[in-house]
Parts: sequence; structure tokens; C-alpha cells
Amino acid sequence: MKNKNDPDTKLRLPPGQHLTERFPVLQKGTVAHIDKGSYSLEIDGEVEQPMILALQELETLKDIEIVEDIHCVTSWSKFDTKWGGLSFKKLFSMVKPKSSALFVEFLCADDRFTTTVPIDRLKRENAILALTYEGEPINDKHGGPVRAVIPDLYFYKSAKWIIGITFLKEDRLGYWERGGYSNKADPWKQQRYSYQD
Ligand SMILES: Nc1nc2c(c(=O)[nH]1)N[C@H]1C(S)=C(S)[C@@H](COP(=O)(O)O)O[C@H]1N2
Ligand SMILES: [Mo]
Repeated sequence: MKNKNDPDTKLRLPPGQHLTERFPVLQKGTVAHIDKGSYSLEIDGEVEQPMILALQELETLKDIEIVEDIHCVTSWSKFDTKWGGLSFKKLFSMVKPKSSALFVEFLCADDRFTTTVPIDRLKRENAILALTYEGEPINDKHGGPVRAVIPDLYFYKSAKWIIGITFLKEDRLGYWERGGYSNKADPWKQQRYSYQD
């Protein structure tokens, strides 16, 4: 088991974070539940090919598994979490973002929660639209059936219960960002609060 004094652990923990073996559950309100049979993901905005995809279709598009450390702004980090799903790269090759698309907004089933991410952040190999956690469909608590996992940013940018993805010309603040959290959210730069942006 890893511990704080292990040199590897120290290198992997961003400043101000501590390691947990648990997997805390966090969201603004209560845990949402999405019916898998009637689920659809609507992708629109600044794209050549808007799409509506059912869960089964997303499953056939699965192309990647990642094992990544995740970092919550409340200071816990968890190492080596394993997620499977669809790389944003693959999704982009299908919907074809226009050159005007600079930000991506995730719309979620919990009372229309949103968060946005610069499009370039999603072109990295480890940013995915996740369908599985540790080899199993993602449960309700952790944002199933479809959530984002963007390990390079604090975990509040990793939207749970995603029902819509909109490509934007200009940025919009999301739920936590309007509440005072950083819109940049880089754990290695310790960008926790909006007054630091
Ligand atoms: N839809 C939605 N996604 C969300 C949130 C939320 O309130 N609603 N909270 C974020 C926050 S603050 C964190 S830390 C992570 C927590 O994910 P977990 O519950 O799987 O640990 O989800 C993020 N994604
Ligand atoms: Mo969070």
C-alpha cells in the first residue's frame, strides 16, 4: 500500500493534496439516477455533425482504458483509478468541431449542472467519456452511465451523469465555478479558487 512518505507518492501528489484509498462521492445535491434504456447523449453547438447517441451506440464506440490519479479540490487524491470508455479524440473525429469551437460544456442530469473545459484539454490521450470504472458499468454514485474523466484537472471538471455536450465559441462558467472555484482547475498549479484565475 502506498503511503505519504513513499518517494513515489510524494512525486505523484500535487501540492496541498493527501492520499485516500476510499472513493469519496461528491456532488452538489443528491445522487442522480439515469434510466439506461432511455438514455441519450445530445452533442451540439459548434460542430459539423451534431449527434444524438444512445448508450448502446456509445458502448460500440469504446476505444480506450486509462489508469490515472484523480485529484479533488477538497484535497483528497486517489491513485490508479481505472476507467474505460470513449476518448474525446474519437468523439471529435465523429462530430467534427468547427474551428470556432474553443470550449466544451457538459450538461448533466442533476438539475442541469454544467461545467466547461477548454477544447484543447480534451485532446489529450487521457481525457475520456467514461462508461466503466474498474471494469464495471459506472454506478449511480460515481456518475453512471456516462461521465467525463479529465485527470489533469481537479475532479469537479469531470462531470457526472452527462446528458449533453455543447461546443462553444466562448466560455461559460459552470456550477462550481460560479460558486467561487477556479475555472482553470490545474491541481499542479493549485488553481483552487476563482480569485486565483
Ligand atoms: N453532474 C455533476 N457532476 C459532478 C459534480 C456535480 O455536482 N454534478 N461534482 C463534481 C465534483 S465537486 C467532484 S469532486 C466529482 C466527484 O466525483 P465522484 O463522486 O465520482 O468522486 O464529481 C464532479 N462532477
Ligand atoms: Mo469536488
